[in-house]
Amino acid sequence: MTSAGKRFREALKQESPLQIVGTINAYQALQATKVGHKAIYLSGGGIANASYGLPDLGMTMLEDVCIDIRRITSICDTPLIVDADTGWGHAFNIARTVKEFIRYGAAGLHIEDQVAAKRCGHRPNKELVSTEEMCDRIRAAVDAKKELDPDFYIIARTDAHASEGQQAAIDRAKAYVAAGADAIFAEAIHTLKEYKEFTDAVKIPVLANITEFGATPMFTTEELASVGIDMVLYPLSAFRAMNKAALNVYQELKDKGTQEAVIDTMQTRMELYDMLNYHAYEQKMDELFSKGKAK
Ligand code: PYR
Repeated sequence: MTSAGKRFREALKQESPLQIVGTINAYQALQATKVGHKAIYLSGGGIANASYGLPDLGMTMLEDVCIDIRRITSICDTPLIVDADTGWGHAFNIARTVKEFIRYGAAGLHIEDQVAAKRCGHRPNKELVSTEEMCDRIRAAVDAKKELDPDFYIIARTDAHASEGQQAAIDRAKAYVAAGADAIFAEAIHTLKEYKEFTDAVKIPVLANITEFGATPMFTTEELASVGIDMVLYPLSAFRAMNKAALNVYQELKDKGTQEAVIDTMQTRMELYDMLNYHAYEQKMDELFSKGKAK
């Protein structure tokens, strides 16, 4: 099979802009793939929230992320882009991050220019490292991918728009292109015009993060295409919906002593089994194990 990086680059050619949908766990990766999505995403905020019950404040590390990468890529071939936050350290740590991500089957990552004590991209008071330090991060990542998967896709994220302004963010993006990034992730942008300024300024793909309840309006793929955006990220859309649905079920059980009123909000047993290919596993079990054969 082709490398994950190559599969992601193929997806980029097939769909424009390419939708990259957040899949908080292996099962959601199967669901997104079943619907026909060509690229999936593992959110750093999502790992902190869902796997550890923590806020998105730089408290999870490389191994925490690798656990969730492994779970997804072992069951699903859809190319997976992973949030590497700040890369977790200096150049050699970033090289390890890239190599571990490739070994565990990721197709690419995004690495950002915030300090290690990072904040969610859509919160105030973000602090950034210098352009030079971020360029070192990018160079370390680009160098590290060469041996294992030269197609591994490196997206440089700049959080500068909020703290340094649009022009400084564009200047940073240009420097990140020169350092070897495959694409630019312009975080917390407010208008289509601002996206257009990015796509005019850099001659590599630009990603728009259309996360809900943040600084960026929910622009459609059509609107984003009109300003030259190549990738649209929905990091936590399904996760937010899952959370609300689950909370509703817990509340209903507590209040009413029965789940009857919320049963329509649930996936049925058969739908779950179909998604998991459950019956094929059971058939295999019957073929392989003597107890099954005897029946
Ligand atoms: C996150 O979902 O954590 C991003 O950084 C987009």
